[in-house]
Amino acid sequence: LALLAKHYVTDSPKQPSADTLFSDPLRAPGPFRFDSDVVSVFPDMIRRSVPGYETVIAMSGLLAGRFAKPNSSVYDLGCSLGATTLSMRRHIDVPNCTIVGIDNSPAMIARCRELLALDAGSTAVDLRESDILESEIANASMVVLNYTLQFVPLEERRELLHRIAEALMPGGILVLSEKVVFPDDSLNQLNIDLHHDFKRAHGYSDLEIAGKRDSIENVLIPESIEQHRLRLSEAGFSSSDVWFQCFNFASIIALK
Ligand code: GEK
Repeated sequence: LALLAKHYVTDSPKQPSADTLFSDPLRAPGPFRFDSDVVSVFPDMIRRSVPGYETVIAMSGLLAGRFAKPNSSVYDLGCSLGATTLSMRRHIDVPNCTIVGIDNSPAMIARCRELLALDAGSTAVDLRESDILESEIANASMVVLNYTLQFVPLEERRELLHRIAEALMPGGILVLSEKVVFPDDSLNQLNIDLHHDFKRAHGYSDLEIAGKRDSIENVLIPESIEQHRLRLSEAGFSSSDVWFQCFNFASIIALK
């Protein structure tokens, strides 16, 4: 499984570039943006920054193998470089199923297209450079939001989840993976500290950790697992629960 996961997150066939975006003490970090600088280090950045990322990507593939239905679409919202799309493509084995990958970063979509061209999978992939808040979502057997909802403005999240629930066929599934906060202050601080330990263990310096934290503040807005589950229920999902968690990163599945 580790080898399989590595395959999805490595910017093959070139060596992935190491993320040193926040290593310069003289460069004040601006607000985080998914631009070409981020794209060039993205596989390395996300693997070293998001505990459990490889597992969530690999398991999204297994879930797609089970939930993707013939004559339907499977959505990867905020697809970045297509790690989830490729993982799902490897496992989907039904006729006339299309994976729709959507991202509003032109640099991400351009690189994603190049990486997809290297993949020999037979399931159709439709890549769209578009805002997920303005994209049509329809006839879906599965929708994945792997670490994307956290970047959507708080006031837009309810409507988006409502549209996703509407677009899913009965028995369809949403995978929602997010950075989360905890209602209990001590546990919240412990999980933040453990996340920083994780990043340190992956070679980030205290300067880099602080720089990324400042840059991403007000761009990535985490909520609690309770807030997510309540909103999913209000949006029309009949059941939801956490299937994976590592420190302050959790993944929820919700069934229509
Ligand atoms: C992965 N799922 O590798 N519309 C479209 N795309 C958006 C929007 C929006 N409104 N907001 C943010 N994005 C991927 C990882 S990364 C997570 C997802 C991270 C896109 C944004 O451009 C970026 O590519 C992605 O969501 C978030 O499994 O970097 O922590």
